[in-house]
Amino acid sequence: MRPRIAAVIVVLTAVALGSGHGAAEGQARGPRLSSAAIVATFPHAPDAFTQGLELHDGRLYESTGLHGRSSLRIVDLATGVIERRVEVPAKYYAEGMTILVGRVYQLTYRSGHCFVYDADTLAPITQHRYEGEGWGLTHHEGLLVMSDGTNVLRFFDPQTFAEVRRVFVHDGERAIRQLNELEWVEGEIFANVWRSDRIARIDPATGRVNGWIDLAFLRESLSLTEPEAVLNGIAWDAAQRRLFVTGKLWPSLFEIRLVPLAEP
Ligand SMILES: [Ca+2]
Repeated sequence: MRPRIAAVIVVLTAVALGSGHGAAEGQARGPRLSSAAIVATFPHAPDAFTQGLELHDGRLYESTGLHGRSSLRIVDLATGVIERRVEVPAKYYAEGMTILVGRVYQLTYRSGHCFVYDADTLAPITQHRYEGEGWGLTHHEGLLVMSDGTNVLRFFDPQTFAEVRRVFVHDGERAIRQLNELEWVEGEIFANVWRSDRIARIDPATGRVNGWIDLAFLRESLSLTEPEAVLNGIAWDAAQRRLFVTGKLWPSLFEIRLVPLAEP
């Protein structure tokens, strides 16, 4: 029953905020505003300051942040047991992560280093450098897609780290900044917005926000006291069309199903 109660709260919140989603946006794909229902709940290491989350070959990969606590993990989804773990040197603050052609790419916050590991063994392979901050990372059609705290998503060649293109993320006239953890989901980029309970569904060609997913009820269900324990972490299982989310220091990881909300 909890999801139903929470969904009502989300509707009321949307009304209170006025949402600003008028008829002019009517051509957007899918609903402008969604909440979610919980399909399943899994354990999540409560020490994990989640900065990257991705499913690969049935296993969950997670990158965690903070200086001295940054790591790369392979996790058993069902049990939350960490099967393999690499500690990142304390001078680095790990951020977004994605897996492409058998390699794990892990960003760092302000040091401009991207670490590359073997996806099976997590043995280090190489490093790349990039300009600006590293926040979230995903990939599509052979390119890395990176957020950096601004409203820009940059597309990189994973071999050379040369920038191929970029989009400016916007909802109507408004630039959407602080895009954090990313996931490519069926033709859209899903992006956590830092310190919010919302995920933006972004058109990768134009940067336009097609819609929003409000997951305040998930965070509220956990009774978290740490202010940095925000929603961050999206993983899409393309084979079984399952969507997973978690947050920094959250004790749970959720499989969710999106529930469209009526426009106010
Ligand atoms: Ca992700």
